[in-house]
Amino acid sequence: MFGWTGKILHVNLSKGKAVADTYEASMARNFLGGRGFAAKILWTELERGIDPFSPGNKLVFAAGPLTAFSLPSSGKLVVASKSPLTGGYGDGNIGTLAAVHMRKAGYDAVVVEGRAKKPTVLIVRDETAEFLESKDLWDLNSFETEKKLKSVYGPNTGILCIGQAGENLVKYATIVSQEGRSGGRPGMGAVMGSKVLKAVVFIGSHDLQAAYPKEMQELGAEAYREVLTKPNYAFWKRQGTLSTIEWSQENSVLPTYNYSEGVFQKAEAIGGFAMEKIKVSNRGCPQCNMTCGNVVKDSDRKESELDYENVAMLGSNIGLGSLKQVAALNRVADEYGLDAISLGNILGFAMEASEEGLIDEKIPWGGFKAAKTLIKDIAYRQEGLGDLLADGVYAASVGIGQNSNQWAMHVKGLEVSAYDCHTTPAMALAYGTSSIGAHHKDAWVISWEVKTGRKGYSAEKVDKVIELQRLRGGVFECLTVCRLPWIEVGLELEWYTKLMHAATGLEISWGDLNVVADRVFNLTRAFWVREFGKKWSAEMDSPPDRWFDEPLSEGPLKGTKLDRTKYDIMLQNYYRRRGWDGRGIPTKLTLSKLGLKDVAKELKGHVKLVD
Ligand code: PTT
Ligand code: SF4
Repeated sequence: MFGWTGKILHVNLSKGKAVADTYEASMARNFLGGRGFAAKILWTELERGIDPFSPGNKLVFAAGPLTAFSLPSSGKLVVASKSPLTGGYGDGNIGTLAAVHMRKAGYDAVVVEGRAKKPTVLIVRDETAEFLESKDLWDLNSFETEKKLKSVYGPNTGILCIGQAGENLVKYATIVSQEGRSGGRPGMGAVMGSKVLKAVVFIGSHDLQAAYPKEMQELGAEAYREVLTKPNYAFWKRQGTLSTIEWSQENSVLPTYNYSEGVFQKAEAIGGFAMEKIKVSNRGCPQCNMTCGNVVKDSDRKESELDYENVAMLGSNIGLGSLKQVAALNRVADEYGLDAISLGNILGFAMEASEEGLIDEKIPWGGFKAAKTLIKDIAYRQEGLGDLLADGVYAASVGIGQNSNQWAMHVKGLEVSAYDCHTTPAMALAYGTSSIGAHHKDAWVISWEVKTGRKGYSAEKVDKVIELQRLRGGVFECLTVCRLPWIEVGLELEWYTKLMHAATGLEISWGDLNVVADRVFNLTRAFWVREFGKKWSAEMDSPPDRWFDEPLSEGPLKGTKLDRTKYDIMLQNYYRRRGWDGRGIPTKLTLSKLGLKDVAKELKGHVKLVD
């Protein structure tokens, strides 16, 4: 095979063993890599009902056929597992040198199972794997851990690690790399912690084999040059994703006070232009000439890398209008290895619970000090509120009761990310039907929806959500490269099929890629349905009640809320277009058309399937 390395490393921490295995070419063609490989491996190798924190759960690091080649933004990998936060399929995408080194060490994926007896670092150096006891690293934060490992293995090695949140099994702990790249929102860091695996170091020295090396080199170089010519490039380098704060404010979708409003009085103070005033440098993922990480000095005088989501969630959503303080909260989230989206969501929930008198603790809106203390309590699972909030917003709302579920902002247990949906039905559908719970990455339809009209619940909207789920959640998550060159500066999609041809030698059209995307999407859905069995229903795909029941009370769209009946009709329409039944379960025919007959056969044992 060209493009793919054709090998997966299987690591068993209980046994201290690692075995490399080849896989069939059909796996590469049918699932491509990244999310596709992860979904296939987790579906095939995990038993239904497995405890996410048990040694039997598997943590997958998976790259794709374009990862690590010299082409725009190809330094990404997917981390995936059964999620401890949601109980369903979970994954995330990290920009990291580990992606490059894992591939250059000869692996498209590494699958980790078991549990080490003592804190361990796994070193994968080309064909060898070592298990090093690392008690000295336990309880260090992610920055300190990476620094120590780099001092031993060199500054250019690929390192994935967890902070204290992962060690303490906080259910939205992430895996961190390169001081501020963090991935695996649904608790992939906690799964790593449950395996007592503090870090993985990748050191690879092999060249990747392309089918047409010269063409690959030329195309990659040309694509890099093309990125530089795009009109939006210069502004992107200045602000990266941060300009979305101003956009969200203008369009009443900026999450504010735990998603009760879509505008924030102090939005300007936390927006892209305010950020430019305190910016000290740009950081980015490997292989990228767009380097969109905005590094600022925070109120603790430490460096913190800001993206839109982090600022909205730790800023407007908790009523905090000082960007330096937002940056300080973001820095500690990175240090502990906590997902900043879920964290901001949960802090907002706690502030509302405090305001309503449902908890004894005083955590005022915008209360920087109280928030910082609470974050530490969460990371260490301090008895009481810290421990309760460490299980996620859904569990916290069950624990607190008293109708707090009305404003627990999640779908399937994953906290909603940074777009308020009182006024945007298509974006609500995107959250409702995403593969991992309420994450925006599968279908960021909101910019299109705001442009084309947000009032309706039309078939066109359903089609747009599906189109984006194929492209973003499907193709980009499988390839595995960053989607931002395409979305943000407009690198044309044709580049990716041309690059795929040069890398793999295969003629793969966008039509073919869309079929892979649908196969992977249906497989992740099958994973959820297998886990939930007869408890599965269309309600699982419903956005939070707040957006239906409490209209916006501020801003130009004051009075707007979602319509539940219309949403449900739109959801049924979505199911029909996906080839799913009224509960949102793929039919036998749909699975069979996608080459997933074996999946249908197994699913039938757990839930009634419609023909
Ligand atoms: C992603 C999610 C996002 S999406 C953001 S900001 W965004 C948050 N970043 C966090 C962070 O930082 N620290 C922290 N402790 N928690 C964080 N949680 C949030 O995680 C990220 C970029 C961004 S910035 C986006 S949109 C794009 N995401 C991509 C994707 O998902 N797939 C893909 N093929 N390309 C992508 N490109 C962009 O990558 P998750 P990163 Mg992150 C400080 O991982 O779990 O997917 O959640 O990956 O390397 O930091 O790059 O406005
Ligand atoms: Fe990473 Fe940003 Fe480059 Fe994407 S555009 S690879 S997120 S630095």
